[in-house]
Amino acid sequence: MSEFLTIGEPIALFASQDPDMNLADAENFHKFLAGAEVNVAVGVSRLGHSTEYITRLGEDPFGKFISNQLADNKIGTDYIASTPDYWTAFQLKQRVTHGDPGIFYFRKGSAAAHFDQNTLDNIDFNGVKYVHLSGIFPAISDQAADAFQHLIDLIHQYPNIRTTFDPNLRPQLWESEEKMVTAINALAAQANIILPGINEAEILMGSRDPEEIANFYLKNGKVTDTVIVKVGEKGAYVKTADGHSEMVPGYHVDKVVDTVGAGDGFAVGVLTGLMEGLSITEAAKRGNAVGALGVQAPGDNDGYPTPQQLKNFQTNN
Ligand code: KDG
Repeated sequence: MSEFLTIGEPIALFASQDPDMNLADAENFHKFLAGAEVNVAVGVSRLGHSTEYITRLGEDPFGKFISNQLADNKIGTDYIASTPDYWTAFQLKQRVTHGDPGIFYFRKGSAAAHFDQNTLDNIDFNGVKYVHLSGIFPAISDQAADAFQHLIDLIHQYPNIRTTFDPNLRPQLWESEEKMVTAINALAAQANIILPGINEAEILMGSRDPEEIANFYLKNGKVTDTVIVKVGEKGAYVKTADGHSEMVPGYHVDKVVDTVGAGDGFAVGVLTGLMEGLSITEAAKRGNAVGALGVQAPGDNDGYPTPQQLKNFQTNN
């Protein structure tokens, strides 16, 4: 039994150490654990909440590396199956001095893409408060998409479990932009809290106005009662179905090392804040704080804080 669950594809990440060099020429790489949903699991667990991560790993060195990382981060592995038949995914990431780094995936046909949805029927949902869902897992294969919908249907049998959904658009994983937009908006409608980034919202519903974005998802949603639009360093715009809306300012970061994982860090802050009974405003503020800490480290999730580090950051900023 655990408070928090998520499902995703974990990835062994090789982050280049050679600034502004293209991936073909880069020679020095450091290995990290990555994958949007596992990033969230790491952050939630680091802030002291019991966490289970659902996936399928290959029986290979990357699968072993990921298992070890999950154990180091005290993440439950009860719902992780392994297979000798398919590889665990990996990716290369550029080191850039400005902007977002280039990324190259080696993930097609991975073990997670062959996720066996029977795994989901063994889940103990008792005591689960939040499940975090993201648009990446349903994009990796039809099999994963079916399992993802099955998980949502299972969750909906438990009215006390709340869900967050991060669209996490990855156009390279979809057949066409049209299919991606339709599928992601249909999935978003089934979540309680939707966490779109402003750039992805523009692709998904055609506006960069946070209020219009929030209104669209509140209207579209079957169970949606809260939308939080991530507006980068400016912070996050929160709107709830009962009419509350506000801009929650972000934190200024002097030295950004790597932007990847900021959105997952934001989800960590929101989720843990809400699990600890904070207001939506305070939870969004914490989301901004975890995101700001995350971008100051080279891996996706290595900058996420412990409770003491979070407290220090929020007290001093
Ligand atoms: O959000 C971070 C992710 O983008 C990264 O860890 C890799 O899961 C990943 C993906 O599919 O992009």
